[in-house]
Amino acid sequence: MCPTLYMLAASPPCRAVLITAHAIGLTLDKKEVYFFRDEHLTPEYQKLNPQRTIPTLVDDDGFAIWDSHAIMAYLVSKYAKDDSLYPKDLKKRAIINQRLFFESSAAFFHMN
Ligand SMILES: N[C@@H](CCC(=O)N[C@@H](CS)C(=O)NCC(=O)O)C(=O)O
Repeated sequence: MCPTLYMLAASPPCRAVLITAHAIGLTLDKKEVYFFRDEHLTPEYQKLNPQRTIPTLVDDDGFAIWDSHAIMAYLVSKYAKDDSLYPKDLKKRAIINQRLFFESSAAFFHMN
């Protein structure tokens, strides 16, 4: 059984997870959640992800995790054939995390 991704193809964070899965050759069972129809506000979805965002990943053992950055790090750590996309080396990994967190920050204002 492969992990299930609750997602919508038009959503940028969902696309980041899809690209990551593709890069490591992992098949995902994709379930579309039309958040503009409030499908993410159901009690069932809230049980998986109390923050009620997409994407949410449910692994084959029932483990549920949300936030695209956390999902990508998890998938690569668990399913990639090597650690080249998310190195175990502390400093290399710190740089990857910096890039992942960059888009969550307001630093654009100071970049030019
Ligand atoms: N930091 C989150 C952002 C997720 C997010 O904001 N997803 C949007 C869709 S692109 C969403 O779920 N919106 C529903 C809502 O805000 O009610 C991630 O990277 O997964």
